[in-house]
Amino acid sequence: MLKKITTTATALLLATLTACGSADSGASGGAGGKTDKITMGFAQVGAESGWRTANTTSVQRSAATAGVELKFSDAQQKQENQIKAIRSYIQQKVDVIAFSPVVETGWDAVLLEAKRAKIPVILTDRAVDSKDDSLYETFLGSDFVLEGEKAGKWLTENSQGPVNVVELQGTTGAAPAIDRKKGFEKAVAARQDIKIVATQSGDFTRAGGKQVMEALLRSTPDIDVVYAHNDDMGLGAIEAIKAAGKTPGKDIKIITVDAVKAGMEALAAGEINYIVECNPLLGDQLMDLAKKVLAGEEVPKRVVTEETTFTPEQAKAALPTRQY
Ligand code: GYE
Repeated sequence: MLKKITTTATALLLATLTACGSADSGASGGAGGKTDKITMGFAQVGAESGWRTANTTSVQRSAATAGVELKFSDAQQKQENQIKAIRSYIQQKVDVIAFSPVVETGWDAVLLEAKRAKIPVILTDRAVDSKDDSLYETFLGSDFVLEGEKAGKWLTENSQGPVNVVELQGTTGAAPAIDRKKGFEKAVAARQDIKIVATQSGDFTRAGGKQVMEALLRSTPDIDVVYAHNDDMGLGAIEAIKAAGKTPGKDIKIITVDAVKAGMEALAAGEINYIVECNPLLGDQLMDLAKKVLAGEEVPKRVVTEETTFTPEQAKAALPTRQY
């Protein structure tokens, strides 16, 4: 009796293995459909900030996990380089193009070329300003206006007038620079005693933030608050403020956006006062959207990332498990 059961079990196991084997060879033999092996051309903005580095790592890791072949290019914050990269992806006949537009305008021509070549485009992180939304499938990224509003709201709740603010803007013409400015201005509009006394681009880099802040410290008296569109520029401003003999976080309060590790450490140390989070870990969602688009599934035209804000205490609590 026992022997009989064992024999039956062995037979069943064999049958299962054989079935698996044939299923496997069927898949690897491949019908050659687009979802078998996806090739994605990804035109990244550059490597200007901690956020960007984390974003690049996320996209590369998620592509590997999802079995997507990634062709990656770094445009060094230049639109012409991104356009070239997109054109080369079209020539290489990739299955899907994803990119984070360095600035909002000037994309229609190249996106039309992709459309004519029937290569779907996914916008990630930053938006384009175009009347024709058939030029891309979906846009995955943060609500930058909301981020600016959160920064401004904190200031209205944590200051007494008069308050002189200097704004370190991101890259001129970039969606996060335009929208973070807009959101902040909206949030502080009701407070007549909060004034943006100077606003200048530091190009989202630490060196840019430092340089702009050095000049502003010389030209602009009585700066109470720095609102920097990202952590890196805020960190550059900290260096300039210290060099001018002032204490960042006390003599001059600092609000930034992103919440990358270096920013969170400065926040925990009291040199930054408040950070609005912007999540760079978009890789998994991007691969998921690409697979759906190529499988002919409906995807939402806009996918917004969930984000939070951090005070120094919250930064201390979050830092030990912060991934980037
Ligand atoms: O905040 C900044 C980066 O587009 C959201 O670009 C991104 C921004 C991010 O350089 O650090």
